[in-house]
Amino acid sequence: MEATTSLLDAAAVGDLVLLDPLTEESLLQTLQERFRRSDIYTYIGNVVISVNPYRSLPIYTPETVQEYRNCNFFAVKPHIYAIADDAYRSLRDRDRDQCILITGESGAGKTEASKLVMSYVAAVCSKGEEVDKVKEQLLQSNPVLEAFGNAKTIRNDNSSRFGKYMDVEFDFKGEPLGGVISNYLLEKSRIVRHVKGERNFHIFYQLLAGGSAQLLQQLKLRQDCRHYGYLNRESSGLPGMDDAANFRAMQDAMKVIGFSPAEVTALLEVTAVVLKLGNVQLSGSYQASGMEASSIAEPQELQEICELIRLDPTVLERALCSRTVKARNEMVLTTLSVPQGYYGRDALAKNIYSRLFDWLVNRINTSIQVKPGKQRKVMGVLDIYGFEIFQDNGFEQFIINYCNEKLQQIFILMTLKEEQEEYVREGIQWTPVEFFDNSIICNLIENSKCGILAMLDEECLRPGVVNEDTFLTKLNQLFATHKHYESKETQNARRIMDTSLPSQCFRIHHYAGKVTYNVTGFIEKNNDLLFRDLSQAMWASQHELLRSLFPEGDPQKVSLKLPPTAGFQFKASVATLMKNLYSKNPNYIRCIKPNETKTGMLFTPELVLAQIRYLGLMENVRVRRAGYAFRQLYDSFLQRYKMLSPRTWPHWTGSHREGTEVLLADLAFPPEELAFGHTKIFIRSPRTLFDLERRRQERVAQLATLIQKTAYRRY
Ligand code: AOV
Ligand code: MG
Repeated sequence: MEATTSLLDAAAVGDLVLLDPLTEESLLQTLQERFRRSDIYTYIGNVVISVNPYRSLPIYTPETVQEYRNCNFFAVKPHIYAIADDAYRSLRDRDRDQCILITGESGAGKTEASKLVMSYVAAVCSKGEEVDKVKEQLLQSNPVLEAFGNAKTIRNDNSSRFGKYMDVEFDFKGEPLGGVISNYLLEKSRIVRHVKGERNFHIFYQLLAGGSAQLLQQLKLRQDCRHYGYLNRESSGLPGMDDAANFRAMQDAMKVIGFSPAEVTALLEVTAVVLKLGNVQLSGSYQASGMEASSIAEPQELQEICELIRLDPTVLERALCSRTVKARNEMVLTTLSVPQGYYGRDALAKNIYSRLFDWLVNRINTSIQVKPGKQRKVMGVLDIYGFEIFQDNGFEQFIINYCNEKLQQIFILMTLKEEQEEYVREGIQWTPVEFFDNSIICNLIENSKCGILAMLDEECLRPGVVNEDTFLTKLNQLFATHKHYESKETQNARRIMDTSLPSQCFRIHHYAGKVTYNVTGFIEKNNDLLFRDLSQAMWASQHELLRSLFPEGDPQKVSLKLPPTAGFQFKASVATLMKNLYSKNPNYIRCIKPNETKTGMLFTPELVLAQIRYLGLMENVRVRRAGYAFRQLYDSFLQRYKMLSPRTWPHWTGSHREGTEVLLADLAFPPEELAFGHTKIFIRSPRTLFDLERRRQERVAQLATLIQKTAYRRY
């Protein structure tokens, strides 16, 4: 009974650092009990854990915003607004660039969390016509990017299918100036295929459901989703999602951002073309030479596409059904078989869409970018696709999970390792805490000489017929004894009986669980090649936007060099991102998914426990506890609290460290609460800090009254 009471008390505290006793079970029960009370946020020091309620809670009102505005982090209930406020104030008052890192598996609440952070910051920074315009533009980028970059998956009805990092830039007063969005590899395979029960990107359904009859006619579209091959002819609606209303919201958002009506039309025309390409049917026949040749089965759709993009239909038809190849220094036109034709058609649709998405991000950036030369402070918000394990996992899941592995690495490096290293640097006694370092997995994937991505690139560059078998064989040889790699072959060698691992797969033991990847399609997706005839056809179109997406289609610019592979590009952009994040002060939001069924307020303990384990929350608490909850450079600490002792107020002439010692001696805190490092003061528990803040506020009020009285007397 006693244990339960203390647990309930712990539930009321809200910072797991104060949990006693600290066990996996007590941690889980605390989260569960807090969740039951609708307290979905809990701290570990300054890390926020957020458990997805799958229900709208009345905790994001303007009143709540006011409550958290300039709050003392430790004095109010845990909330995502508190971390947003802390980060914003650090940026404004202490001049430190911030980043907000939001992690968690698919459906855990990352995107919602990123929007809450953005809207909080927008609400608390100052108002004014110019500032309001910037804020609105930044916020309205969301509905546009979500329409084109999110889709329903089995795990999440509004799943981000691209990674997004947004730098919001402020001036020295903390007013927003604008921002820059970077996007990471869109899951473009979804354009042509999706699993049953999932959907293509939201925009298609939005456009068909919300576009006026006139617009649809202009785009030569039919309203019925079932007409379109790429939409899998399924019934399209989603409970709780109003596609038509979202389409209107998206159109309004584009207006706010500054898209001209002509740009919107061009964007929707290209979107319609992608959808219609999926309905272009091919049929085959045999030529006199015995070669199979494909032709357009029914010209209507092709005709309409070409009207939309102002292109001669014979040009597109030729590009879809044949291909120019170099034979003995001569360019010859060869026919394509029907499967080759469909392959080219789908590659074209995927390429148009993903390039259109890049264009969209760039276009938004043009509106929100800050003029060069202005001094600025930056807050970066990272919202990527979460860790995914499906029945069938391909190249996309491999890339997504690699990205999550890197984020876990940065979390380990920045919170656990850095924390420990700081104690060593500052000369403070403490016992190191063991934690799992996932560098070994990151290395397995990204090592530039022999990582999986490097091996894949090598395979893609090999002349002749390439297939995934040789790729897999190579991996099996290289990683025969690697602790985090498994395949049928390595299992056989180790005499492991496992029927769950098919022969064309390899399995990686990720920090967040084991994932089996099917290598089929890895080479094609990594190569991401588009027949040159198709890019040349696109470039020949008189549709300005579409044409601009295919600069390599310009016959003057034919290059024999292969473009960098998808994996190579992704690895490079992740490396840039990591460097950027390392340069900023990190703030963490770790999202937890409480159940598999998207059910409101349902908490499945086993599922949460697995996340507690792989997120490393226990180690996180242990490090925090072994250490000190708060630390600050002596000079800023003294500056803030010196009014609390007559010996340091109003002026202290000695060193900052001595001043801090004198000040804290006068306040008589227990000695075990404090540690004096070489450059910083460390305070063990949040309570002590809270006490300090409270005393400071009282003193400030006292001083203010005093000043007022003096002024009055003078008057
Ligand atoms: P994700 O971003 O982490 O998944 P989302 O942020 O899209 O997950 O959240 C999934 C769904 O959970 C949302 O559509 C909401 O219905 C619900 N939800 C999340 N956070 C809250 C909250 N604070 N309050 C109420 N409902 C919430 V993925 O993008 O799939 O990795 O790629
Ligand atoms: Mg998301």
